[in-house]
Amino acid sequence: MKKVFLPLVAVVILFAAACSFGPKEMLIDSFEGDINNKTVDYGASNTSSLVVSADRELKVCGEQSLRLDYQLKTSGYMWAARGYNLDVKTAAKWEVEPNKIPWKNFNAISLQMYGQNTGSVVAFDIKDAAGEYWRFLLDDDFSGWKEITCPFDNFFARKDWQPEKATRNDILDFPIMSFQFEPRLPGKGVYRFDCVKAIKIQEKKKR
Ligand SMILES: [Ca+2]
Repeated sequence: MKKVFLPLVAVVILFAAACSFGPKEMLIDSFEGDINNKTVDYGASNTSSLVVSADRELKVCGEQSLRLDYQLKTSGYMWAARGYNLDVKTAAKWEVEPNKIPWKNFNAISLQMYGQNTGSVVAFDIKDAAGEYWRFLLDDDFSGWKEITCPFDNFFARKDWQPEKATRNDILDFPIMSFQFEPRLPGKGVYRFDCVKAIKIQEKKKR
């Protein structure tokens, strides 16, 4: 009886512990389904251009990734956003709604980026619950798919621009409502992204 009971207790304790800590990651967006101007909020300043599409050849999660073909002129800008409270309301295509994500269990966002070692930079912005934009810079200094971890602590509130309605309190207010990609260096190129997740990382893994 005792031999059966002890392992059972151990299993119950381990199960309870696993439940209390929750999952280590949660998929936010993997860009499945239609990718167009109804499902992505995107655009570019006058002389620059941005085209979004689904790439079914190069992907990591599911059937396809998000492909961005861009041409950025000096002093131009562009963006490709997914999530909630955007101008394009139908871009609310996350796998899970923002308020259903247990943000306190996570301390970073991870994503898959297809690098081509161009030395270019892509800004990855998240918009918080108060409308404030926070930025993390993605360096294209590798080739092929790479999982990039973006700890919440390493995002900085954008100083160059914020929406007029944003509460600029320098606090990352949860839930995060949307994210966007913005190629930063003038030129022409292609980027692909996939598997945007909320994750829990160990302190030592932070960069
Ligand atoms: Ca995908």
